[in-house]
Amino acid sequence: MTHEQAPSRTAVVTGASSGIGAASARALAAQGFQVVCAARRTERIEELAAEIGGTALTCDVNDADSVAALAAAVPVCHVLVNNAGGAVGTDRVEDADIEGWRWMYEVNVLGLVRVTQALLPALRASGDGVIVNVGSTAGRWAYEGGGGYTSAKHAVKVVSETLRLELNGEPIRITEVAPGMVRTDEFSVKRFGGDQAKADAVYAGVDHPLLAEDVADAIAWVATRPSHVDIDELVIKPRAQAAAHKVHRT
Ligand code: 8X3
Repeated sequence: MTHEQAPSRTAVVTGASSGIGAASARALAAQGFQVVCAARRTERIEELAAEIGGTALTCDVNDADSVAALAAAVPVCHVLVNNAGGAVGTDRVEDADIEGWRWMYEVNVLGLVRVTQALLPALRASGDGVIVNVGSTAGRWAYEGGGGYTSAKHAVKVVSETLRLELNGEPIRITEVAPGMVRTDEFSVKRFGGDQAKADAVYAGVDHPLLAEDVADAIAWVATRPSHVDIDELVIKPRAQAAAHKVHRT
């Protein structure tokens, strides 16, 4: 008796060069997806693609031509993980560095919208598309010095809700996965302008911050539910974190 091979399904992950993006690419490949690893740093995604049997596609989510090239390379897309994003600075609103805020809005929100627009035809063509937007608990609560990032991540939540309303009746599901404290190599270091000591202090004494793999596991779970099951949002935090200001430290 021969077994028919299930046709391979395609997943696109933005920001796949590190952290949650790279871990999600690995987790989706482990679930049998053909993964397109998209990010600006070509060398990193080429290495990752080789490791997981996927494809590397250099892409800057803030560059229209670059995103158009991504869409052209992926005519059918079953899963889109809008993961590219990040935080810079911890300035108060009063002293807000407008350029830093602009960067955060562009990468976390406008980049996500640009990629989504470009890949919607491919998601429709799949007949069963899933968009996973990587939001944050910063899209649920405010904290001092976080205004630029929390505003952008609140926007990710609302864009996700809006898309779900607008695409109702189409075979496309939208999930916002919103992690709390995740220890990755780059997130906090970038936020603090390369200051490793300040970045380390964020996680000091916290028993097991989440790892990128924990969030990737949730993303792969979302992406593999049966077609009729829509997971609207999934907030995921380490046990030690109850709220922005309520983090158990030893
Ligand atoms: C990161 C979570 O707490 O640094 O998305 O805003 S936090």
